[in-house]
Amino acid sequence: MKVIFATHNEGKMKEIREILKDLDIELCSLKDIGLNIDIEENGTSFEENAIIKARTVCDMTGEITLADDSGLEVDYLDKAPGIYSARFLGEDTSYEIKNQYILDRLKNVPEKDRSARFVCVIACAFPDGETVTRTGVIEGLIAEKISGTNGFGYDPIFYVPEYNCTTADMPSDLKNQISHRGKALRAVKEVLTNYLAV
Ligand code: ITT
Repeated sequence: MKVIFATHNEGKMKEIREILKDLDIELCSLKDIGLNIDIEENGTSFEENAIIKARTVCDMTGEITLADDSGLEVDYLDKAPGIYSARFLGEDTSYEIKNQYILDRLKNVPEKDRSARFVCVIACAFPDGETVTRTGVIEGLIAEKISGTNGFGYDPIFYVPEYNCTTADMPSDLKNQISHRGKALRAVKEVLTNYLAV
């Protein structure tokens, strides 16, 4: 069974392939199917945006389509950048600059006020019009300084106290085991497994 993952983000796609590797499906990215569309994410929540992306591509291709909408919520910044994580400070701004900006905004802020989380909603759109979503969250803190070179995006500033490191310091299998994306995708795996069984 062919399943499309509607993302242009290579960092996400790498994690998604690893997490879904034991599922008996042919997983294709938008690049794999040669579909270079820019979908307007005009929803007001992670869930709405994930549904918009999955539904648009499913309706265009007639194939089961998954999409991931995710982001970083920093409590001290009133949950910014949140659903605007990719567009934060402008679409073309590098993550060196975005991450340094957040560190600067939280300079001298005590640990108790540095709480943050990554949120991921995966939408699964079926050709019959049904769409289901699953959510995953990982809680952490905004680090004092940039650390680590694995992962992507905000990983170098997302510190996980239980492991005493950022998600960019972790090997990918550990990040996938505990991450927002790992949790949401494992729940979607169950949905797809049940679908394949009938
Ligand atoms: P697609 O819409 O094509 O999937 P995107 O990057 O635009 O790609 P989002 O709108 O969902 O996707 O934005 C998510 C952003 O949140 C992403 O670009 C990162 O900056 C950040 N993010 C999400 N998950 C992350 C993770 O595991 N590690 C670091 N940053 C993450």
